Amino acid sequence: MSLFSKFKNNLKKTSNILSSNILNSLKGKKVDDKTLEELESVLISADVSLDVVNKLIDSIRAVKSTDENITNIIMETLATEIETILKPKEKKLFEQDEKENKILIFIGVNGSGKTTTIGKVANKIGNDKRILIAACDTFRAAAIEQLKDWVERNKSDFYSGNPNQDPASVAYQATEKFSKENYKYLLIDTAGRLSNNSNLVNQLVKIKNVVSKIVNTGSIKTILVLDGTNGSNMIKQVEIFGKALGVSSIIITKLDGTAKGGALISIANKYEIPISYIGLGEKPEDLLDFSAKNFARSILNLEE
Ligand SMILES: Nc1nc2c(ncn2[C@@H]2O[C@H](COP(=O)(O)OP(=O)(O)OP(=O)(O)O)[C@@H](O)[C@H]2O)c(=O)[nH]1
Ligand SMILES: [Mg+2]
Repeated sequence: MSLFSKFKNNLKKTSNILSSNILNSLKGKKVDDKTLEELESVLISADVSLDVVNKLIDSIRAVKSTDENITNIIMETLATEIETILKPKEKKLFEQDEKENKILIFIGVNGSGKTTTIGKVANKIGNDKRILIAACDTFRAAAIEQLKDWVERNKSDFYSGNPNQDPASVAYQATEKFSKENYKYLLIDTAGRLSNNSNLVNQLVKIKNVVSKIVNTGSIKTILVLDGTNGSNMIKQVEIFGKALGVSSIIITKLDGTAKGGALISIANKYEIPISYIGLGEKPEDLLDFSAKNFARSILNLEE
């Protein structure tokens, strides 16, 4: 299956509501204020934020055609406009031939897909590179086991502390091992929820701080994993994690399971943070390099 088909097939929940409703609102009509209003509400229903909706509607308003092909022209205009918003944020997490060793700290609210995504990212890097995966979600034994399953599947190396050990101290030890044994990548899994009253964000800051004591900050990346089914609620998470830790790259998961995929456009429009991957399923190969063009054309159900 081509990369584009994979985008298209797995973004059907969003494209079903977007494209069919857009086509319906255009059907046999002129593009007048009423049609534009209908289009507005279709875009909002896919969790596209108002500022982006206004941009998109303005681009359609500018289409001055009485052509029979007006529907196509409008769909293409929308696709181009969406791609223009997304394109500057399309940025890989790393290049395959990268020289520098890297530490990636995966953060995000509980259930957003951090552990699964680490497994998928390690799978992408490939087991010809030396990867160390650290289990810093120490509050739940199940979290460590889940990560270990991925490690075994990918043949990466694994570092876990003792149950209930302070996550930052596990991160510290894992970083020492990474440094001493000259691993190429260290992927750090963190908790999304804590069982006591301590503050999640504070704990993540602590993890980042101890890691920075061992390696230079330029080699540390903080990866925010967002659950795509949260739609526009993702924005609040970008806000909170961004302010406390700085976010180097965003990964949006579970876009296969939601009609709220339009929220990705809102995030790209609002923040200067790159989007590296999107998750379109639970299997190792279901993590795809984010592509502005593939995403824009898929959610409108257009051809490549
Ligand atoms: N359909 C679909 N499911 C996904 C995707 N990514 C993750 N999941 C599922 O989402 C669920 C939660 O994923 P986890 O990786 O455990 O999430 P987490 O962020 O580590 O969760 P906590 O450790 O509890 O904070 C699992 O059942 C995953 O299989 C995706 O892209 N698509
Ligand atoms: Mg987890």
